[in-house]
Amino acid sequence: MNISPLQEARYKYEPKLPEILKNAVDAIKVSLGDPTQSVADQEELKQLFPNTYGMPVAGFTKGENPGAGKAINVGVILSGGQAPGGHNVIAGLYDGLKKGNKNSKLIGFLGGPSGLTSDEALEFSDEYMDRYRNTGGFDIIGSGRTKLETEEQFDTCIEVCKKRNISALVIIGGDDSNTNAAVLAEYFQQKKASIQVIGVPKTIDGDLKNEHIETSFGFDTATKTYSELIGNIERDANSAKKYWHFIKLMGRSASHIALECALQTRPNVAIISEEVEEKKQTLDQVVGNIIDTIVTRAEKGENFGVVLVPEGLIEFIPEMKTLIGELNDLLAEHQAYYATLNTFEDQSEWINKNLSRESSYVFSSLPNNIQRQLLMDRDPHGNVQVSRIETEKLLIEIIEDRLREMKTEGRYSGKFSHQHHFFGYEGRCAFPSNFDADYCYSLGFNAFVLIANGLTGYMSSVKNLSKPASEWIAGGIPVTMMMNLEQRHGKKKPVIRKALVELDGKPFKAFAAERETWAVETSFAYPGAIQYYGPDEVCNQPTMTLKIEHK
Ligand code: FBP
Repeated sequence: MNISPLQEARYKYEPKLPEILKNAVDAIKVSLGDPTQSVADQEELKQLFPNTYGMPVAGFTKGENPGAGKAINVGVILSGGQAPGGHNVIAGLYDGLKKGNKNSKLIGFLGGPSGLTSDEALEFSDEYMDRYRNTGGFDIIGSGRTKLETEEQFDTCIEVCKKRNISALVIIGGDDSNTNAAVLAEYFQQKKASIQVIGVPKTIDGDLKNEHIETSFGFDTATKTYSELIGNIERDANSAKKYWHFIKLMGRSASHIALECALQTRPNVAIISEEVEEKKQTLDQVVGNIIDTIVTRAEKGENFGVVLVPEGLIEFIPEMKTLIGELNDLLAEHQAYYATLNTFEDQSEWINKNLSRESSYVFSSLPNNIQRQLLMDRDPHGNVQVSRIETEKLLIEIIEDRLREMKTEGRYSGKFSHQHHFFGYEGRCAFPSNFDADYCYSLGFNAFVLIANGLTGYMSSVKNLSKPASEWIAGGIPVTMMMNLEQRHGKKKPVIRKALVELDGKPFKAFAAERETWAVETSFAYPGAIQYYGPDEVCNQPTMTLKIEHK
């Protein structure tokens, strides 16, 4: 492996832990609170999770826990998209486990949840673990998007765990993977399988959060990486004064990433999908708002600027949402016939015939390349892959047409030259920021302490994150507490409620209070690259979202 000087230096970084987790592991005792309730649909969830519903929130105090010294085997899985810090979750878990008993073993299942059902795994050694400390990526064991959801899969999990003498599984994933972790925990209890399950909140999207999970890991590093790039582009735009830059930002559904990057970089326009949905803005209105800014700035001679576009936007625009829903259903229901249509012309003709009148009109009015992208392969859940739809280009095309019209009518006299960008994969495997390195290591170590205290069906939780790590509060949250019932594939399913941007939340309000100024006055801020060494104010700060939320 070729090792860069930064990687070499990061190997030596010692992640910080919350005070309580610095004790000997057999001197950390669980303290349980009152029984809990799910966020909604309490009665139904109680029926679905008879063994794990209502468990109390877990905290830790100093006290004897001799069980922590027992030699055990623990399995770990990385699930879903990469997020910086995953390697440190595993490092924290490994160190905790070995601190408990050096004969304990950590087994990493390869390539995501499918590695567990196909029993493909490696056993961690000190040497192997050390090669991945404080590095980005999920390449330590790989990840995947297979869902663990059928009884057959659950039974295979039991078999594999029994064969490997595994008494606990740690599932590192987003809302869906943690939902499945809870279902698995319940199933293991029902079958008296003696296998504990602990979840760890991961996703750069930042949408796995609530009162007890202040942020998912990876959000910090990813948004800092994108903000560096956005800041650099802003400075370029302000230097050359000739381009409008349209930057699409990852985040499948929620706009937390776009909002955090806007707070860090103060662009001229940042679209927040949740606001578009709430105000029922049509594509026309979304475009109209951007044009207003372009025209106002052109009147001041400023034919340049930066627009942030959240990846999920397209699904929040009402007419597009309806269209995508109809397309998803059509492609799922008529999969076999659709596969016989070989040309795009045949496909779009068939689609147009089968869509509702309104959706057919919307589909036909879209540029050809966007139509093609909307018809691309679905993800394993039958959904359109929004990261592959070039929404930023769609906006540019429509804006360009409109401005041309406005020019001929004498309503616009500026110059619209544009560039487009998509920042997503660039941020998912960056070296974790100090925040993510510390947070992830703590989450992993904490997962072990939850296991050592005999808990199952819990998510590893580290709170008080806007404060220095020494003041962080470690504990565990019953996953059922975060659940409600939602309609999935025509059926009500128990799921962890996804956290979208709240329009009455403090971060959105902070943005909304300033955006009109940013639209007209060039107010760019340049965060620069993530700093790993140096004064606290440049290398140990959490996201603005966290700071504002917990001020
Ligand atoms: P997770 O929810 O699994 O963490 O993944 C998030 C994400 O990075 C989204 O922001 C993006 O839409 C998607 O993954 C891209 O998926 P893929 O890696 O399969 O292209």
